[in-house]
Order: sequence, then C-alpha cells, then structure tokens
Amino acid sequence: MKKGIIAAFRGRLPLPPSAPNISLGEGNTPLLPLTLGEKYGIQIHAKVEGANPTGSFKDRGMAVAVASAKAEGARAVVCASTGNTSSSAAAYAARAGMVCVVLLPEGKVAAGKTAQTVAHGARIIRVRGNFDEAMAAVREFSGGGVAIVNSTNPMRLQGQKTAAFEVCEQLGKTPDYHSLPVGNAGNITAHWIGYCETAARGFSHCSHCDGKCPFAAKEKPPQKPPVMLGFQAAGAAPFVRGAPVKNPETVATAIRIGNPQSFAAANAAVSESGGRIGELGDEEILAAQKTLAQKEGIFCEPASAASVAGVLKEAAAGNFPRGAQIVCTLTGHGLKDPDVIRGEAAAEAGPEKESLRAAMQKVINGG
Ligand code: AN7
Repeated sequence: MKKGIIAAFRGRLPLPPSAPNISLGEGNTPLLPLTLGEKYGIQIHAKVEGANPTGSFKDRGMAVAVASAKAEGARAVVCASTGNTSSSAAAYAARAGMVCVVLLPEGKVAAGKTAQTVAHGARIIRVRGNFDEAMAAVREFSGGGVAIVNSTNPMRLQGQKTAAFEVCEQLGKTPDYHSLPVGNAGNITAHWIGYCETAARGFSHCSHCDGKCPFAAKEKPPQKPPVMLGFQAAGAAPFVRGAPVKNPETVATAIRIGNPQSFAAANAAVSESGGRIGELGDEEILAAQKTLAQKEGIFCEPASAASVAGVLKEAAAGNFPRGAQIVCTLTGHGLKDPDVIRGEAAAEAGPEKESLRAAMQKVINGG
C-alpha cells in the first residue's frame, strides 16, 4: 500500500501537476473495532488518527496544503493553532524547506504540542488571547508569499477528506454514522466531502492505487453517505448555541474554539447528512478518554474522546437502531497532553528484596 496521502490519492486531490509529493508517511491509519458498543447492540470502530506522523489528523491536510503552497512559490506558511495544526505545520514546513510561523494562545496549548512546534523550528508568536483572536490576526495580517495553512485553506479539507476514503475501504462500505469532535469544524466538513465523493463514485477495496490495479475494477455501486455527528465541549459549543462563544473554556484545549472557521459549511454538511452537533461536559469527555485507554488500549487526547463520549451518550439514550455501524474519529494521540492524566503508583517498595516481594504480592492481588 502506498504511504502518504498524496501518493495514495493524487488522482482524487485537486493538486497541480507541479506540486511536489510532500510526505511524512501520513494516512492509512488503523480502524479498530471497539467492544464499547456491544451492550447497546451497535458496532463502534475507532479511526485512530493519532497514529499519523505528528500524532494527529492534521497531517493529512497539511501534506496537501504545504505541497500546494510550495507549488505556488510560497516561502512560508502561517497558522493560528490550539496546538495540533502548529505541530503539523511546523513538521511539514521543515520537510518542504519552508519557514513556519505560528500564533499560539498563551498558556492553553498542551505540553506535547508546544514541544513539537518548538522542536520543528517554527517561529512562535505567543498571543495574549485565545485561539479565535489569534486566528483573526492570521487572516488580517498574512499574505505576500506566506500561505495560510489553517482549515480556511481549501487544500486542508481536501487532504482531510482522505480519512473518509480510508474508512470506506477499511469497512468495505460506508458506515451508518460518523462521529467527530468539532472545533473549527474543518474536519467534519472534510469528512462529508470525502463521503459524498465516495458514495457517488462507488469504491473498491483498493483505491490506494486509484484505479490502476486489477482489484480496482471491482467497484461497488454508489452508497449512502453516513449521518454526521459532531460533539463539542459544553463550554465551547458555538454550534449548539447557534452563535459564536466569546470566552470558550474546556479541558479539551484542542477544541477551545468559540468562533469556528467552517461554521456555515459544517452546519450545511451536518444537516444534509441528517445529523446533529451535540455538547458534552468536560467530565464526560475525560471519562471516555479513560475508558478508551483502560478498556480498549487506545490513548487519545481529551478532545478526541468527545467523538466516543457523544456516541455512548446517544446510545444510552436509545438514539441508534440495532446493528448500527458507527465510526468515531480519535483525532489526536494522548501523549500530546500528558498533564491531564492523574494517577499514582499502586505501591512503594525497595530497595530491600522483602519489601519488593510484598509490593508485588499486593499489586498482583489487586492492590
Ligand atoms: C485533537 O490545532 O484547531 O473541527 O489549531 O486538535 O477540524 O477544528 C485543532 C482541532 C479535534 C477539531 N481534535 O477539529 C488546531 C485545531 C483535535 C484537534 C479538533 C482539533 P476541527
């Protein structure tokens, strides 16, 4: 299977022929079945986007946006970010030999993301304000050979739509529902684009070759795209309120966004799909993060867990038909935000052998 989404899907991306294949091996992420849906009679799969090179789904869109900017002769890229976009932009800009400028809301970017952005050599402007204020500055003050790589750049959504292509290949069909966390709402919009394109053309189990291998002849007939479900943190839920939120607040700092850049497009996508956007308390998000880590073996960051938290909440309310096939995107890796994890050692011991033996006994027996 081809590695990197430009190599895998070039024929389905609107890139000019002159665009280079900028890649860190993004895409082709696992789609893992979860046991969590069983008690509700539904099938849940997790699309583990934290398995991308910089640990989030942003890498798909960034590969395409940076390749496109490079083809247009831009010398630098710029973005505002809650941390994952900046990590990805910094890495792909480094790969492409470009300068990367990022505007980060002061004090609200998770430790792993800050480390990545610094490590890749981005030029950081720490903004005394929130993401929305940083984003407004990017829109106002950039230009002249500096390409914006926020999801206002349509190439970002084009790259991110490839996650929907992969889900269809991996499941062998379109799912009935697809659930995502929502911040700027670029990703839910991109998935809808990807599903509509897939549903319209049918798909094979081998679109990574884009129709050039013998298996690709076995195209399936057109299918219905899934119902799109989005989930926001209650303290940062402009879609639920129907208007921007001035001072968004949530433990899920990735989606601490009050003025989503894709507000209209996402609302249109969700309603066309027959879907909805709901809200969750921070404690519900953190509970789902813990359940995923401890019952399924998947460590995602808090914002990501909103997709699963929302589905479990709706399932408990009886909102899904029996047998419904639901895909939840886990957008970023848990190591991005180590500070939200609390816990202690189950025992202390040593260095004497007896003390170590006693501790082992205690812990193994469930201490
Ligand atoms: C883990 O990095 O906006 O609804 O600046 O990092 O497409 O915005 C991050 C967003 C979900 C929301 N999960 O996606 C940024 C940024 C994670 C994220 C979202 C983000 P969109």
